[in-house]
Amino acid sequence: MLRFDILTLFPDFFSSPMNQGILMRAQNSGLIEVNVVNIRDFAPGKHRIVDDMPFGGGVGMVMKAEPVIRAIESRKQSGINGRVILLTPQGEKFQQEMARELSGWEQLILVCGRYEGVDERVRDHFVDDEISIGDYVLNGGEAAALVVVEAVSRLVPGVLGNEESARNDSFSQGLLDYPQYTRPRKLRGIPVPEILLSGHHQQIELWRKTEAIRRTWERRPEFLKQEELGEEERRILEEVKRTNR
Ligand code: 6GU
Repeated sequence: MLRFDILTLFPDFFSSPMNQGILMRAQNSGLIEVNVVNIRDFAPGKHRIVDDMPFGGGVGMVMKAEPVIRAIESRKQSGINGRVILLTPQGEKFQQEMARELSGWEQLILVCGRYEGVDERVRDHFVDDEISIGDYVLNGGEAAALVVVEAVSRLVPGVLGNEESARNDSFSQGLLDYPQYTRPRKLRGIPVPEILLSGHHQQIELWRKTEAIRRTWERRPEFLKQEELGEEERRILEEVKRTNR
């Protein structure tokens, strides 16, 4: 069981996504648990203020430390192996390998940053890791937290069926997917590659491997490290390069 605690100023952001498809099924099966916590509930006073002006001046507001710290502390439990993760553009870039590592913990407390940032003392003393999901600007960490929950949950044993997890392996092997087709055989005059209709399973497998390598070479050549390719894959890659359109 992997438990996620999402700390946010916008708890409603998560209600629909957490109740669809594989994420909903994983929760209903008790394989993961997702709690959404409103940081504002931990802010004092009638006005429950969660932001303030930056010391030193400048534009924008900063998330106050105390409500975030109290929210974190309210979710920590002794004897549970967990991480506190801040979602921020300054974090380490989230990739499949990090998803795999995170899937091994018992609890992930995901803190969604907003405004111009969170008081640095939170990061320095109450956060274990900082994650960014890529080089673009979001309004806050919420969409990023969703990405992390989805990518990590898929790797919790039992969350995917056998068929789904076998397919998942193909990206983990470092290649892009081969092209897929379904009925009709002819769509507005556009045919399906003949080989896929032939019933020659060995040739189909070779075609798929070739197309996966072709796409990877065309779109993400940095994935094709010589030393990580098998003998057959190297041979196919040379053929793909040679017959380069
Ligand atoms: Cl985690 N937060 C924000 N605000 N923007 C981002 C991000 C996170 N990751 C990529 N862009």
